[in-house]
Parts: sequence; C-alpha cells; structure tokens
Amino acid sequence: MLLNTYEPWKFAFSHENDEIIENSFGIIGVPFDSTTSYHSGSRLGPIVVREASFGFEKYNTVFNKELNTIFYDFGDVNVVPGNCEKTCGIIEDTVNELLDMNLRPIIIGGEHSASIGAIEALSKRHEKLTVIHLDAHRDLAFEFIGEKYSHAAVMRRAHEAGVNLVQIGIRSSSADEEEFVKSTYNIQTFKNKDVHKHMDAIEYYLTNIDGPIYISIDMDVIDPAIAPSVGNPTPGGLFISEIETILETLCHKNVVGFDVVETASDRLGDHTAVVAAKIIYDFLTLIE
Ligand SMILES: [Mn+2]
Repeated sequence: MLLNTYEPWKFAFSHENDEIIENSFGIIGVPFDSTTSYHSGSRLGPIVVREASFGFEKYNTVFNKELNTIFYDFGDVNVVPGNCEKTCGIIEDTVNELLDMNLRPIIIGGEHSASIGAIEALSKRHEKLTVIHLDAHRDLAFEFIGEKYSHAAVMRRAHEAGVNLVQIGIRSSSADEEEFVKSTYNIQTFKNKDVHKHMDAIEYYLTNIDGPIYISIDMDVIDPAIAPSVGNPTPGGLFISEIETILETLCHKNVVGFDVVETASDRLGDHTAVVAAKIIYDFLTLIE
C-alpha cells in the first residue's frame, strides 16, 4: 500500500504486494476526470478496465507467450476532484514512491492529465527520456480554457519537462499546436494515415530510439468504431493489430513507464474497457 492510495480492485494476474521484487511493475489507477471537456466518465476507467482484465487467459495466444511478468496493483490514487494541479502533484509523489521501490509505473486513467505527474517524475530521473504518445490529438495546448493543467495540455507540460516526443495516430489539432510543432526540433509526428500506410517506417523509427521510453496511450487513438467510450472520440483511428505491432516493437526497448488513459465508461463489460485491459495485458506479456 502506498502512502496516497486505496485498493478497490486489482488487475488480473497481479501479485500480492507484501514482498516486492525489484525492476518489476506497479499499477496505480487515477479516478479523475475534472478537466474533461466533452464525454466525461473516465474517473470510472480504473474500475471498469481492471474488471475487464479478468476476461483474458494467462497464455496470450496473439504473441504465443504466457504473461509471466511480475507486477503489483497498488489501487487508486487519492485524487482531488476539481483540482488537476494538486492531483498531478499527488500522482508525481506516488510515482516517485514506486520508483524508490525500483518499480516501473503503469497508470490506468482517468483523463490524460494523469500522465503529467508520471512524466515529470521520470524526466527528473532520466536525462534523455522519450515519450511515445499514441493519441488522436496532440495535447500540446499551452493552456486549455485558461488551464495549464488539463487533458489538452499534457504533452506541452511533458515537452517543458525536456522530453523528446513521438506522436502517433494524430488526426486532430489546432493551428497553434501545428505552429508549435514546427517551431521546435524534438517532436516527431506519425499521423493516422502514416500508421495505416507506412507501419514499416514507424517500426524502423521506434527500433532506433536510444535511451529510456515512456509510453502514453490515449484510448481515442483507436478508431471509435472499436473504442467509442472515450473523452473525445475522433473518427479514422488505429486498429487493434496496429497497436499490437507498435507494442511488440517498443517492448524490446528500455520502457520505464506506461499509461493507458481516457477510458470513459461506467458499464462493466464496456468494449472500450476490454480493449484498454487488452493493451495493458499485451504490454505485460511482451515487456522484457
Ligand atoms: Mn486524445
């Protein structure tokens, strides 16, 4: 049990956390959606995603590999509803606790602002952190409706923390965001059509990244026909097989943290929650 968490449910196949094995993984949920601007409900994401995780077999047939990675589920972070900045601070403290135990964080959102605290904690420990950001949106607003701590400003805060950014699946942004990308050198973009048409080039690019990697997956990167229960559904998204290929490529790299955010559903058995649980299950199966 971490200082600032409680345990409503645990992800399937998680280990008891009374004896911690170093360099394994620690899951925390972030039941927070106060800055959501369209479809709210991601505060319930951690519960429905964990529940959906029980639908999978320990043997992952897609990758011909059993899920043998050791990981612990520390429950949900005590968020401050309505206060994103304070909540980000609590997430950063909690991620630092995991890092002090030599655990790599896995975050189940919650809205995308959950990534800010994790990236800030990790960027202070790793000099050359690359954030692989799978999303329909750039999330690069300097502020959104007057707020610097917002789901729409996550990657701008990450960029300020000094990380290299690789954005994959992008198909919605503002003119300001596009100007910002042009004005800086360390943001690489692969739009949704690049994923559909040039996956080989993306795999080659990802394989050649040096240094530690943080993966942040906004569920809206996936096509809303497959995953509709998200904060900002956006047509033209990725397919499950494309996510599998990207994960398979990245899991050979030095992945120091991982999040799956923006599942907005209050319904057990919701298919977006099942897809989110599968992404975490696949990651845990594949990661070395
Ligand atoms: Mn998004």
